[in-house]
Amino acid sequence: MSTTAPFASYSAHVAARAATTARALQETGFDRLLIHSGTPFTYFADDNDAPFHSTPAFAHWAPVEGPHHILDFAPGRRPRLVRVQPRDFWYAPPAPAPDFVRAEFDVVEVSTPAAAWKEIGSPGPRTAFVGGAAEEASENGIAPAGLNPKPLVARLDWERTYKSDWEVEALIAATAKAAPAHRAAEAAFRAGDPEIDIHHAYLTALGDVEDALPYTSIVGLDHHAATLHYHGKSGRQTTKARVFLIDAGATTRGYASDITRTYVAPGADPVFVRLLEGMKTLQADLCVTSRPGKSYVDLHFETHRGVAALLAEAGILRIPADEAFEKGLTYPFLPHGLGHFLGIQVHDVAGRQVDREGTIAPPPARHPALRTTRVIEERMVFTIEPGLYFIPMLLEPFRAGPHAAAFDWALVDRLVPSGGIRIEDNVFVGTGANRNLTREFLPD
Ligand SMILES: [Mn+2]
Repeated sequence: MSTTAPFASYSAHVAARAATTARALQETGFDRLLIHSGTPFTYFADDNDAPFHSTPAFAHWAPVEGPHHILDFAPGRRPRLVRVQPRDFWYAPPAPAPDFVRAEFDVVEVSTPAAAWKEIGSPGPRTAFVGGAAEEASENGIAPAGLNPKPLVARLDWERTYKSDWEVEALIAATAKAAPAHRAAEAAFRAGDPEIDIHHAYLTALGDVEDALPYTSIVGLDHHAATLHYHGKSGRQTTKARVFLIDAGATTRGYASDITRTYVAPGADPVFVRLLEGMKTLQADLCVTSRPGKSYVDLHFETHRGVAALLAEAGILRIPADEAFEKGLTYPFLPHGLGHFLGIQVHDVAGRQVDREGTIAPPPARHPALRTTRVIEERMVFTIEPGLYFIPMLLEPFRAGPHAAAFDWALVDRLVPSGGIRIEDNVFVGTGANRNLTREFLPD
């Protein structure tokens, strides 16, 4: 059995989970934790299941595929993993637990969820359960106060903010995997392919099925780039597109990459091309300056100041950048947040949680979409993804508003068919400097 290479850091990761979980249990009055890997979601009045995603708290301990498993932890003893391996000829069973997981857990294999609970035995009064199958847990003896207890879940979420070496390696691998797929997508755009073909070029280069993506890819040509989560993949592109925005990632050992690029083809509007160049510089600066001690909210405001400067420079706004920022004239051009934590979940937990007890810091009133309100610390991984869009629905109120004269509306209208810009990298806050994981594999 291979216990070290290639995942030497996994052992340290599990030891860290044991230590932080023991502390969390002790602080919240529990002495044992069961984490359920999840139950398949079946569509109403149907016999089809949605693609299965493991409970994130479970995935944090072990990259073990499939539903119904129960991870059993108590301080001071080796963790157990009760794994459900159904005898099934309709569906291929999930892959067995890898050797590096078996090296850290006592793995018990059973064939039904009921047998898994039998293997767990009678939970004591101070056993906590984390997972979606709360009813099942209740039927198997977990006390109501032990079902997803908020103070405990807050602490488990909090610890996920600080990525172990094992997690950073997985995030790097997820980036390395996505990079050639991004290049294939760019080549398909340059060749004049419609969105659906670009999407397939991405998947082919990735070598994964669509269900294995960490999120639905955004593949938008021209004005489609202005829909923040555009999920259509049109096959009917008749004229050659000038602008291409792709927001797509990959998953490795349960961890996600989340990467966005915007490309222009010959014939793109020269003002839009200048905006894109300016945005690249702004984004690169933010990836470097997002260092410990800095508030992510302040970075978000700096981004709006940067966008104001780009808009003023391009003549889209006819007043000085500072004044445009103070008046909130950048809001319609950048309606989303600067970024979010990244990990097991693409929008990872605890971005607005400011202490381990679970206190939430809401985003600024006029920036409700900002997912991260924390002060930056070492070992965080987050995205830096400024954007600049021409979204008629958001611009419309400004056309008739008190600051209407500050906009060059003819230029705005000219740029609407170009859609928008977003550039997104994944940043690890290391000691001494940030590590831009994305640029190591996708330099431009
Ligand atoms: Mn993102």
